Amino acid sequence: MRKRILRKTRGADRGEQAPLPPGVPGSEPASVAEPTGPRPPLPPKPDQGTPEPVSPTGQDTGADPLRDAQGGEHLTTAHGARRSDTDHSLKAGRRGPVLLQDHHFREKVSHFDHERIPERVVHARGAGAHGVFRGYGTAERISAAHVFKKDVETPVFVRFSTVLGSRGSADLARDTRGFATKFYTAEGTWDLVGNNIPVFFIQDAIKFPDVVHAAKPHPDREIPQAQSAHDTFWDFVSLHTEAQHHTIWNMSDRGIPRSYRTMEGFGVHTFRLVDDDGRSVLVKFHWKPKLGVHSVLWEEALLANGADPDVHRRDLADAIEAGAFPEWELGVQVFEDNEEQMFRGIDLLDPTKIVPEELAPVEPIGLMTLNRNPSNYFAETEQVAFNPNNLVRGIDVTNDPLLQGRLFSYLDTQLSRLGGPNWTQLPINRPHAPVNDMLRDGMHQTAVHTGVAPYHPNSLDGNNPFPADEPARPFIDVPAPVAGSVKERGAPVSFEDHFTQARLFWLSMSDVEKEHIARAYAFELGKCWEQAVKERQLQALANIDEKLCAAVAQSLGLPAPKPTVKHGRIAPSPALSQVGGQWPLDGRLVGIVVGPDPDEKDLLAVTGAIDAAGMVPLVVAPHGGPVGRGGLVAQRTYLTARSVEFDAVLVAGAVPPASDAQPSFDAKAGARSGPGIDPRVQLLLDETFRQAKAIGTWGRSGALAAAGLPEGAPGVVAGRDAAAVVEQVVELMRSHRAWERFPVPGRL
Ligand code: HDE
Repeated sequence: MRKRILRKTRGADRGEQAPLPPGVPGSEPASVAEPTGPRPPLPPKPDQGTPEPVSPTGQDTGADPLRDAQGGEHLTTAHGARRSDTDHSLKAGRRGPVLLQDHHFREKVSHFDHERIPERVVHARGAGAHGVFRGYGTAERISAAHVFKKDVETPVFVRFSTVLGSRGSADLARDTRGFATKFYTAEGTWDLVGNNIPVFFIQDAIKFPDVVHAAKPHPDREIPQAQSAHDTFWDFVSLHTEAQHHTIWNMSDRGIPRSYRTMEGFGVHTFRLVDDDGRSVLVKFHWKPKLGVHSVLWEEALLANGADPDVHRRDLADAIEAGAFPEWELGVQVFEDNEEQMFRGIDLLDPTKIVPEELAPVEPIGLMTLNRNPSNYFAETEQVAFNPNNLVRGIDVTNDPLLQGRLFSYLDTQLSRLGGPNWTQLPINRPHAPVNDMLRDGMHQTAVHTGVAPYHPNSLDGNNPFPADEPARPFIDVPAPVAGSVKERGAPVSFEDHFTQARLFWLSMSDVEKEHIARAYAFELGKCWEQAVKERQLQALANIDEKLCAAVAQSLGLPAPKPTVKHGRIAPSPALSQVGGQWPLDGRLVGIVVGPDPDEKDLLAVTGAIDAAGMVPLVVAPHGGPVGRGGLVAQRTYLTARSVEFDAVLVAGAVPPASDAQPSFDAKAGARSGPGIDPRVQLLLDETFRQAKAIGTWGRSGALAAAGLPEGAPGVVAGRDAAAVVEQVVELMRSHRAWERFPVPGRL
């Protein structure tokens, strides 16, 4: 078939008239015989099939050009010439100057000089993982998408991210988290580019540069890094009150997640699902983590950013490596696709609004399991390029003005970030469905396209590629009527309420969560310099809740203003609170503090029990190396361990007053001096206690008394029998934290 086309092409080059294929305007009727008769589609072009480990010269290179960057045993140049020395440059004499002709030196250094690409303008820091999505079939009644069909398994790649910080910033910044999923479906790639917060700061994409300029570091000194605790951020959100709803989520525990594995994800905008008959519904997407939604305390975030700034990256990679594959259920809230696009007074096109789950339940439609770590950060996590335009049959967009703007921005940003228009050819971005486009050439073109007619209609390539007819399941453009015919810059009246849902969020929080929110505002505004900014934000807080405003105002030493908006009765949404419930513990970390000579039988039983509960035991010993005489090895020492790493801490038997191994000045700094316990263990226990995490001790440890911690406090277990103590600690951990350890006065 291909040969015939090439012959015909050459004929056409000579000026012979090639007849148009049937179906093309001006073509002969279909009954005309070859070479003008209908042709089946061309076989996949070489760049569209699975690449073969064969070079263009026909020689087997042993390497898959897409997956294996390296082949053969020996060091070579980029051109495959073997090199015997990569440690010395070519010089005129051993003490002489380096020669320009040293290609190996120039190639090595020059390539290195160009190793970095621009970081993402937002969401620069992230972590990725591969996995699979399995449809439950429950969405088949509302969507034609193949990915939702029952038991269809679709490979996915997910990238989690912080928004504000640079690539090298710390993971536990108070920030929104990106939750972007690429589904490599059999009918094309679908990107669900969401966040862990269901609303956004702005209602119109034209404001995106404004909010990002305000939130990023100040342009004069480029500080502060990865933080919203500064004047320009609060200046913007206090002036631009539609941001207040998103901001209260950031100030809540949602802004400092325990792990990427314990975050919800949201599509934020309202999308459209459409079935094979063209009937459509409106939906909001939710990712629900099987492990529950959990956060850390602000103190832990601060400590972790110094002690382990990669805490979230590490947690995700370690959990997957350990086989504790994180899972999320994808669910949808479903609404009628009518002209108003409103639900109980909530404008579904307003991305600063949620629809409480109590009013529209989230219906599960599939399960995602992340089960493989990337093998190369740059090639996969850095080069992955998401794009909300990547839609497939059965999934479409709405007129949400924020979403509409994103449809431009993501494609555009990849041009500078990935250096040209061919980023879809990068292995991580390549669709798993066959590609037959008419896009050609451009920077970094790696495909070798064949044929001569990348245009439509054509007669020279047999009219390939053929537009798909209905049996071939093309994308369905929903013929949605366009509302209004007046060209104008403006927003609907329904976008004007900026405080009702911020108050709804506040009213839905438990007492402890309210305390955290009030403290977060007090901290962030306390870091601002401009009085006017603080006063304006206090006004916004008064419009959310007077008690919240009063608490923050008191901390700032400013008067609390009176509200300027009036609220009617607002029913709280219990689904918004993270507190309560019992959760699986997969991949949680338990520190086990031991002395120089622990009871090994006990210790082995305890590590075994923690392991059996799906968690990771980490033995913390006075020094590295073997623990006692047995088979266990210290994973942490008193010096390297810090509370923020552990979800619970156990003390196995007696701990020495001061370890002979590391009696350092550092170790004593900041620790309360307890009678007879190593100051580093004292610090570890103090922090763990303050962070409301479970603590357990057994044997003749006396560790709690020695550390001055109250035995019998909620979440603290002491006993003779290690197994019984561990069992109780595991049970306590299921509720994430012993919040009742510090009853809050309920003043908010
Ligand atoms: Fe993004 N956003 N965004 N965003 N966004 C980017 O695209 C943009 C918005 C989100 O892991 C950029 O490839 C505009 C909402 C995630 O690679 C850029 C607007 C939501 C990621 C961009 C928004 C998101 C990005 C930067 C306002 C949640 C990281 C690099 C209309 C629903 C994806 C890139 C990854 C990244 C533009 C608002 C989520 C510049 C103009 C709302 C998770 O194109």
